[in-house]
Amino acid sequence: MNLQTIATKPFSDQKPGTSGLRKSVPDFQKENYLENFIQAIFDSLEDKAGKTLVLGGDGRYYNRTAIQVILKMAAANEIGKVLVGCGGILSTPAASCIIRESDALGGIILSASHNPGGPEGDFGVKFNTSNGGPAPEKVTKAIFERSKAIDEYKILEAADINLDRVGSFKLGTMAVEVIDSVESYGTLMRSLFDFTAIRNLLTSGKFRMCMDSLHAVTGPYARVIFEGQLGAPAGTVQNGEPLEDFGGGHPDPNLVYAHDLVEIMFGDHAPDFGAASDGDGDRNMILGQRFFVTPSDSLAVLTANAKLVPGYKDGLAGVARSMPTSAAVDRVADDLGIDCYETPTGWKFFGNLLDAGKATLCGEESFGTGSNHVREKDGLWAVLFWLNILAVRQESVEDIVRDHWKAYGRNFYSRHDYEEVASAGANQLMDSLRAKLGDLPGQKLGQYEVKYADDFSYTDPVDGSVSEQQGIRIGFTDGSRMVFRLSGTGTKGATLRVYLESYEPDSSKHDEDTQEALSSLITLAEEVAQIREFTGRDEPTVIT
Ligand code: VG1
Ligand code: CO
Repeated sequence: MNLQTIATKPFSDQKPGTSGLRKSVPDFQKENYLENFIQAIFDSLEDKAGKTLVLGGDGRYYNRTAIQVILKMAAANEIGKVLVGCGGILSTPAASCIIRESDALGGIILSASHNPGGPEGDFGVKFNTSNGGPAPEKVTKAIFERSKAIDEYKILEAADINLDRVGSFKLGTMAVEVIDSVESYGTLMRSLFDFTAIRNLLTSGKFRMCMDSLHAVTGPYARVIFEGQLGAPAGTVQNGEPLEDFGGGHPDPNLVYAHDLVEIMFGDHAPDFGAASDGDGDRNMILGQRFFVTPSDSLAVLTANAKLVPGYKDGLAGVARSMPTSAAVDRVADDLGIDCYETPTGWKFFGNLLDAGKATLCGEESFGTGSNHVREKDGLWAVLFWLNILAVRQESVEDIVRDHWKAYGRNFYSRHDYEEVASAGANQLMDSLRAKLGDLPGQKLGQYEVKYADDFSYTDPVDGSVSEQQGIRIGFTDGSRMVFRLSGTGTKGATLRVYLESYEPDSSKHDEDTQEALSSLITLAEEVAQIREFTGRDEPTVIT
């Protein structure tokens, strides 16, 4: 075995976005592209010699190739041990769990999450730190700076490791442990939820569920947990085989992309409960029989019912939500007398709050929910949390959510995405909106009066770090609001996200269709931001 130092030239575009570095597979296949970024990660780590690293991915195309490269680079960079998921598979939350359990210095997770995969699809690299969470901005900035100056990388010349069975190997002096992808994560889930109650529910003959893994990473986890440990009938998990191109689909658990599941849950003889998760297993969609639970409502319902679940029965320290997420959970926190934090988009901003014990549950409107059990959002955890509540309350999903609205009022909420628009136009839209902000407060816009208008800036309450320009928000005196931001996970052009929310305390109006309830706000958002003018689009590509 031969340690090699290879000369390279920096790429200028390796700036991590909302969640790691995401590019198309052909971009990652450029000579030294992956190697440069991995070396930039290793170069920004202090004190890595002899330490443990966790490695795995969502099984998408290029996962296995990248894992072999990273293993050999880790060995050349003096890492002591790498724990790698069998078959190269680790969901994002499972990786977070293993990093924490094994006292690792961090982990590399190979995923572009909800972006499509395959030879022409997307690939991604995320780096998580020793707390198990996504690297905070100061770390991603250091990695980016290093990537712009890098001139060599180190790699061990060695044969590939067999990833297809659990076992121990050596690469030079570095140990490689190929580990079961599911075991640690499954044990953690059993420690949080009442598996006996859930098993009784799933085997009662009176309750049916359908879990759609969208041919992404949660298939093996869901089969072991739901069909194995919890006794749900075989076939409960559909699209459970991770495929390199996700079967040609878009592994994003929403009403548009999880269409197989939506057809089942809104069809005749629909099961009682439906769920889906994304490419890397950190997102979830929850459905009842012919009923969609918005992620913002889901977070609020979990918070309100947390005392029914063993892992959370002693109460919550606080909750946190990303700024564009609806304020439904704020009302529950208020009622419980606990703090509610508002952070920028992206799970990395929850890490400090969780580490400091300020928040127990966290959530994002983008189908992400999680808790202090790991430092990532966690799709199957959310599904189990719902199942635990259903097992205790013995009511339907719809009844539980309607009851919740009755108690707290309903936050009508929707996100409109304009995907793959030209970047120049999208940036102009944001700049022009920003220029208007100072004049907006106090103005009447149609039936609404502007209460505040700003570009969200966040000061981390734990370390005082400041993150600016995290989304433009315009709030109105009646409590409704609209938020505009550009996605930080796309790889083609720009994606404009428009978030719309209004609050309705009157339960006689809770049946209204969401898009209807928000219609005047939607029209106003289009006008204020001049969406047609700047993007050339008449309507959004995805509405969630
Ligand atoms: C999106 C979501 C954000 C989420 C991020 C990563 O980011 O809006 O809430 O944390 O994806 O999720 P953006 O910048 O495109 O809006 V995942 O499941 O891709 O790790
Ligand atoms: Co994801």
